[in-house]
Amino acid sequence: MSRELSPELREHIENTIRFLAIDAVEKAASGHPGAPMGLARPAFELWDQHLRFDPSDPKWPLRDRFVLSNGHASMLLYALLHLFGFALPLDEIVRFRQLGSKTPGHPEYGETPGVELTTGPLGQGFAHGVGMALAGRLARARFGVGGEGPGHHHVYGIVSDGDLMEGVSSEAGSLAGHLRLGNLIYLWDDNRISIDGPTSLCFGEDVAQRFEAQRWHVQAVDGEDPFGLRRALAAARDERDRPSLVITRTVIGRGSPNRAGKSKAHGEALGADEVRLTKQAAGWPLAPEFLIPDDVRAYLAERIREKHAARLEADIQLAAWRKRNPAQAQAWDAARERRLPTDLASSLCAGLDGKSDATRKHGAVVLERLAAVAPYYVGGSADLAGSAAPPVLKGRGSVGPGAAAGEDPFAGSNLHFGVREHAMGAITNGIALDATFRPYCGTFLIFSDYMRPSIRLAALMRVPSIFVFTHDSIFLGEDGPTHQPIEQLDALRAIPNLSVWRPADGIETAMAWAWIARHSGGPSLLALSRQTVPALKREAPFQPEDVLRGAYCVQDPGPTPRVVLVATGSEVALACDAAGKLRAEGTAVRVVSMPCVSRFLAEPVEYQLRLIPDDDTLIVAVEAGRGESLRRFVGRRGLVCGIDRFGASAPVAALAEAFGFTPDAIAARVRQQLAG
Ligand SMILES: Cc1ncc(C[n+]2csc(CCOP(=O)(O)OP(=O)(O)O)c2C)c(N)n1
Repeated sequence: MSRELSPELREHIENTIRFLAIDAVEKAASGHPGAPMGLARPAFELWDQHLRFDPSDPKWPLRDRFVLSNGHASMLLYALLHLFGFALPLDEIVRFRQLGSKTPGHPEYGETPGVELTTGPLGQGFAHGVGMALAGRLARARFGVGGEGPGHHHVYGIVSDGDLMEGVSSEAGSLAGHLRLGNLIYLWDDNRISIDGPTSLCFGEDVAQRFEAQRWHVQAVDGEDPFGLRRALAAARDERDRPSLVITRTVIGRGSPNRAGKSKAHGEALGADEVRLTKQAAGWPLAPEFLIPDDVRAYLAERIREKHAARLEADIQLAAWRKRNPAQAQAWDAARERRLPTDLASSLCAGLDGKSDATRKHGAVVLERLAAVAPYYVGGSADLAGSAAPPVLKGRGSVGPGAAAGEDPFAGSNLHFGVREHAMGAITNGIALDATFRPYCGTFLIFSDYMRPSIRLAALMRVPSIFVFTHDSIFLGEDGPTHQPIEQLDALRAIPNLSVWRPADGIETAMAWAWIARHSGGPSLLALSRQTVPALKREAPFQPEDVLRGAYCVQDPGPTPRVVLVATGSEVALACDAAGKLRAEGTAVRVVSMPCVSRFLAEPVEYQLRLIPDDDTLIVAVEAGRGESLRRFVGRRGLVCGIDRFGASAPVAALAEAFGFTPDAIAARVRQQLAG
């Protein structure tokens, strides 16, 4: 550890952080100076003395993670990243919040070296960090047994009042305490101010008692007391079986004569006069802006060297671990490289051709097979494993108190999220961000609404979370309109970077999983049926690989059909039956199955037009949902057979009749359109 800082140098460094934030917000005329000013001392203490990282390699797998859940305080993070030598030049700080800069308004994963996850929607950083900590414990149980190897890092975070007000932090906090994630340490920025004024307006709970009740280890410190904070963080690390909350009392806008402690400090530039007064009060030069004094640079240069040296030391230990534990090291590498057998697709498809079943049940079979060859798959459901949404993997233990007696509670692969969809999505993303495991999670498709913020963040970050949703249409039946998705498929398909798969039978389900297993450029989603669907009878020259193109011909009368029926999921078999009726009357009908709209749209336009011509062929889309995302294919004269109202509680056959999803009803609508 480096020499002890003099109080003067410490203050100098903290003021550098404060004035970098102040100057950047002032120049951009946009941003949040208050939290960086109040947090400069605790954040610097954390980064300087506690956080393990190597600025020359922000992805070093053994690093501690740092989550700034109150992402609006992004200038705090950017200042720290710059000062600690990450590849974030001062120019980028000067260009804070400008188009194309590495310092966007809120921390964005993949845009800025050292930013561990995208934060901004309050509460999400808190919940994602729980996933990162869980991934760390899962890694330790598999690879880091005996105190060496991977999985021994900590996940640190700063969370704000807003984070703790958001419900997702309660869900995630509950699970973190229940799972005993002792590797998770959050500082709560207890500044008692939010945008509309003092938090006493709306936030009166006893936060310490809340977290104690959730089985956290809770301490309180004065944010201006670095040694108190140092002791608290050391005690938090010593606490192995409980996550830690360090209640850190701070003053928003600290150092500003007229803004400190006021909500005005939260999200407005201080203004030229107040910047001058603040600099004068701190004895800081008025010019130049974005000043980093020499003594600050010198101290940090030494710390950067020390942190890099500590990393090299850790690498030596890791190499020794590799030698001593070749099988574990090999499994760790296989997981991180997401190794898969070359015959994955055919092994996932085996025996499913010609087999009629619900696609959720096909999905369960396929996931078992996938996890058998790729043991780094971990996941679970929000209390719906019994509905295969997704299932509990056989022969793999449960994570947490459900683990078998004598087993490490993190050795299993089955996660039990409880009825906590919001946190489930975020925790799944956190596991994906850790980059050791490939996580999946699921529930009924309707409850994707509860997970939309996390799904959107996964898409924004392009992390490979897998969302498995079942009961994907009104054909779940008697549970009725509260459980029947209508607009969800369209809404999910509208999220950029998210691949939404709605397979029609066992082969499509297996091929969708095969594609997802090899896709690391963003999240994937499966929408699976509750009800049994018939195995499709596909015409030659069909190959299972055709499914990977997002759409393909199931039945084709030749190059010039009169009608093309485009259907997804459980409606493909229905379209085939309707086509049979029309063909019997002499109408040439092609049936196209479209399990993944975005995949199909990524195909060359020639392929798209070969399936769905852009001439006077009648195109009819069939989907037991709103169906708006298929309208682009049908043109002005085409037809979407979808649903434009909420569902109803009834047996499946009665719903099909009432909502027009019978072969006769579809054929009749096609006839009418042709006549029309
Ligand atoms: C989910 C969500 N809702 C609302 C906002 C807008 N917002 C940004 S900061 C904030 C509250 C600020 O209070 P606090 O968390 O205490 O931050 P501080 O004032 O300490 O900077 C709000 C409502 C947001 N970022 N995310």
